Amino acid sequence: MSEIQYKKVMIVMGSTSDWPHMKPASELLSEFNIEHHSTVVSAHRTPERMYEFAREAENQGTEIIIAGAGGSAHLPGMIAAISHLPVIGVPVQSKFNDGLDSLMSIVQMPRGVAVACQGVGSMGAYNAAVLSLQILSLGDPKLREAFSSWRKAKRSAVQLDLEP
Ligand code: RP5
Repeated sequence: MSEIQYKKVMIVMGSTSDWPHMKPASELLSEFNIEHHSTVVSAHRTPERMYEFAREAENQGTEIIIAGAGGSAHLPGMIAAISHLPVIGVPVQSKFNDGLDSLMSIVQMPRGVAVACQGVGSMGAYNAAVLSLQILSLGDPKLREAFSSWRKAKRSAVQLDLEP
């Protein structure tokens, strides 16, 4: 089993085929210089790796887990069942139903085991990073300031007036 490089934010996904959908999360975290690492951890194909990851992440200094999966999409929920860290789930587009199946799977967690489920695909992955920044900002005033300026810039960039 290859060693897992634990970072403050971990972006895990069920397959390399999920990476194009998950990459926007990594890009936004890089913009804010947040230590993070992306890796494949499959609930079905590498269950021991998933178990080890979920059990060890908190001990190794990870604070937030972003987990993307498609289809039956068990990964975020299984990690949340094992770890006490906040898990942000990203439903990845599947061939079968455009990701609606992934969304329904991730969002329907049983009472007492929570996953912060985002929208389907790259938009959801991007927002998973936004939520991570907000969570990390709670204990980091400098990051809070940077996040607040970023939001202000986004707000100013909204085009309000359209062609007549
Ligand atoms: C899930 O199955 C993965 O998260 C991926 O979205 C989906 C398909 O995986 P591949 O067959 O492309 O490896 O476990």
